[in-house]
Amino acid sequence: MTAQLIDGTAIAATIRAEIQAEVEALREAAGIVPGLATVLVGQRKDSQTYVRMKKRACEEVGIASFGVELSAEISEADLLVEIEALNENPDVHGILVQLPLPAHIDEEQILGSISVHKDVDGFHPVNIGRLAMKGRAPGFVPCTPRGCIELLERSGIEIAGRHAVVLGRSNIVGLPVAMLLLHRNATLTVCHSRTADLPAVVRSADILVAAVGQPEMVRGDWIKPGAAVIDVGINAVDDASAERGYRLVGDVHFEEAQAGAGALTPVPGGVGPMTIAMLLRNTLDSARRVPGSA
Ligand code: NAP
Ligand code: LUD
Repeated sequence: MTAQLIDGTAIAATIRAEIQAEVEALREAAGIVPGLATVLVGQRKDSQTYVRMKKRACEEVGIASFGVELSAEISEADLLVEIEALNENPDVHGILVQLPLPAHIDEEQILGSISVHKDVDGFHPVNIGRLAMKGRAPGFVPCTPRGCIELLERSGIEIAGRHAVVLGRSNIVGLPVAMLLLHRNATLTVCHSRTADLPAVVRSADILVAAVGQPEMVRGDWIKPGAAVIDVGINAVDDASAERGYRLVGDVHFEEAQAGAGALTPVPGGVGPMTIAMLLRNTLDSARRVPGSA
């Protein structure tokens, strides 16, 4: 059996087209143009790439983007001033501070300073708190976790009643994706670096979400035949034959997993494009909440 390929690039393109039509309708009905502010601190190449992709995706669907680029040496106090200005700016409906931040800046302080009404990454402690609780809808659901769920749902994969195993418990992926699966009535196991006999736990998964940041760690014989596998990992490995000198691989050994899994996301072209599509969705949702827009 060869796994069904879950094509994140294609699903994200469909979602972006849906968003584009909705952005146009909002502009015509209420004269509101959704706006996203991206805040990039420092010169990390990967962060620059992701922010550039996010700004371009905004342009394509008619969302205005406001790029704020700051020195890696900026003080925490000055960064807070920049965020406060964006909180006050009525043209900005979403604020994204690209992570990671330089080590001298307290990430928790910064994420907590973003208006909960503009927290399109869903990382504000109030939004994470609501996400964790039954029956409390968060203002925004974090983009990568939301993208994982969309991939499952749009591929017709049943979540309720099935055993979901999440590898990783980070604030930005593992923990929120676990909460989303639980809300959708999966029976949940969350694994981490102290989990004993990881392969055996993974083998019991009907749905596996891998977000550990370890290249190709999940081998083919860890996967239950027919399982749905969502590979969040994005790892650069040296490859002299590649143009850039490296290639991207996931946390799952793709070729091995393909032989036994029921459905599988590739890297690249899986969860990555969905992260960006969900950011656009959250920004549009925020703009729609402006009084008088509905
Ligand atoms: P992270 O903050 O480094 O967290 C990694 C998690 O994996 C931790 O919970 C850690 O356990 C666990 N872990 C690490 N090594 C392990 C091992 N050998 N066995 C079992 N568990 C292990 O990473 P992250 O930010 O969640 O990102 C994870 C991956 O997803 C990275 O490759 C990242 O690039 C990628 N990512 C992709 C997207 C996207 O849009 N596609 C978005 C975000 C991240 P402990 O808690 O015990 O330390
Ligand atoms: N910080 C994110 N830091 C890193 N890959 C992303 C990401 C697109 N505040 C905040 O955007 O949501 C965030 N909010 N993150 N990430 C990772 C994480 C953040 C990662 C990959 C991609 C966003 C993506 O589109 C492409 C793919 O997987 O197909 C490959 C792109 C390439 O480099 O070729």
